Amino acid sequence: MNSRDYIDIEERYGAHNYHPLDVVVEKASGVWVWDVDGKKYMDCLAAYSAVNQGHCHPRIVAAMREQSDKVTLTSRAFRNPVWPLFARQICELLDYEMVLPMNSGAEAVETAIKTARKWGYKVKGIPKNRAEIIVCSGNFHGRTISIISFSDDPSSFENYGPFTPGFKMVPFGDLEALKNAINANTAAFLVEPIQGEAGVVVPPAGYLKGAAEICRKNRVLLIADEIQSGLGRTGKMLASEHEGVKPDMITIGKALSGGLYPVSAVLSNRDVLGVLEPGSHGSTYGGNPLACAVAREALNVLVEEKMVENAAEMGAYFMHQLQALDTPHIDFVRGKGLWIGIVLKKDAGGARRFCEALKEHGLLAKDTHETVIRLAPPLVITRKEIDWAVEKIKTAFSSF
Ligand code: IF1
Repeated sequence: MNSRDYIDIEERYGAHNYHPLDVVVEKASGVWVWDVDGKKYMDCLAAYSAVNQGHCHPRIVAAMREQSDKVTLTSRAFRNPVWPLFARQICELLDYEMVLPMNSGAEAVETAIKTARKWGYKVKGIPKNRAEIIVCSGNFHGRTISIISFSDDPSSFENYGPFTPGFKMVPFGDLEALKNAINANTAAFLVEPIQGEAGVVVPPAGYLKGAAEICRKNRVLLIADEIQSGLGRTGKMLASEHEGVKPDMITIGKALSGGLYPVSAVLSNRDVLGVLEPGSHGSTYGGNPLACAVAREALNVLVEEKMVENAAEMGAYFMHQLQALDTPHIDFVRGKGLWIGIVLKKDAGGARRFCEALKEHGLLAKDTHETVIRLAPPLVITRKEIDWAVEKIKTAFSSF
């Protein structure tokens, strides 16, 4: 069968909750993928930063294979020898006292919300069911009913009401608005250090630091959603580090497994995560030995192969090369590390058609919000591969 055959079957039987590019990826390694017709592409999306370590990283694959032959799932009704080692490793790596393991990013965000509310009641003394959490305009934190309840993107929340109460929205980047939104019932402020889905939107310098100060002064938990921005994507282990901020709580996911398995987690200190007692939260697969073995090795390769440092160096190079492009279609280029948004001019005709053209030239990227082409290759990308990508972008853009 060829690509068309697979696409026809998918269109017939699969729910149409996505509009993917017509590329049927059969094999992947590093920054490269091959479709069922044998055509080779550079993956500049990395599954929305879940494949930071490069596709099918051999060490992570080996760790998964090895654990698969031992035990994969016991549920948390029993214990296993891998979860404690993962817990210690990730707490030491990210400098937190406790971690709660989940599977998807949305589950980690839901866990963070539940924990913040419970901390609000048990520790801060907010009256029952009155806890408020502040979020930002342009946010993307997942697709569960509670999370889309505080989205301002109609494509995320339209026709899914009624919505979960207890959330207030402030403009992303606006410290005054944050200060004015806080009251005695505010339990937390949930924010992406850099907004991904909004189109790699970097807030004004000092914003996260200012937010951390406002939260500290008002005894509000600062929760950084690092599910996409974390684990090296921006050239630091966590994007919060660019501002020297240590959030009270963080959510991570995606690259936590290097793209081999759904693994997410919430990290905080004992005075926050300690509010959860046995039976008050959980998940069948959360913290399973297979997930933990994969995550342990995914973190090992991230550190040992200096992928965070490479993201900083290659990101700066990629950004510089893109900003030097001589094309009438680009309004400006923004981002941090290997997380770049090419913002097209309004009259460029929309980012989707540029992504279609890039695909024809062997480069896979994703558009967002009409005018932005998101570039987020695996963090293992080399200078030579970036030069190749820039050439393709130049050629594809000149075809318009
Ligand atoms: C889709 C977007 C990106 C996330 C942040 C939590 C989650 C995500 C900052 C939830 C997930 C994914 C979801 C995926 C596409 C992708 C995405 F376009 F949807 F918005 F990356 F920008 N916090 N983002 O970025 O994690 O439950 O998916 O594991 O839903 O289409 P998840």
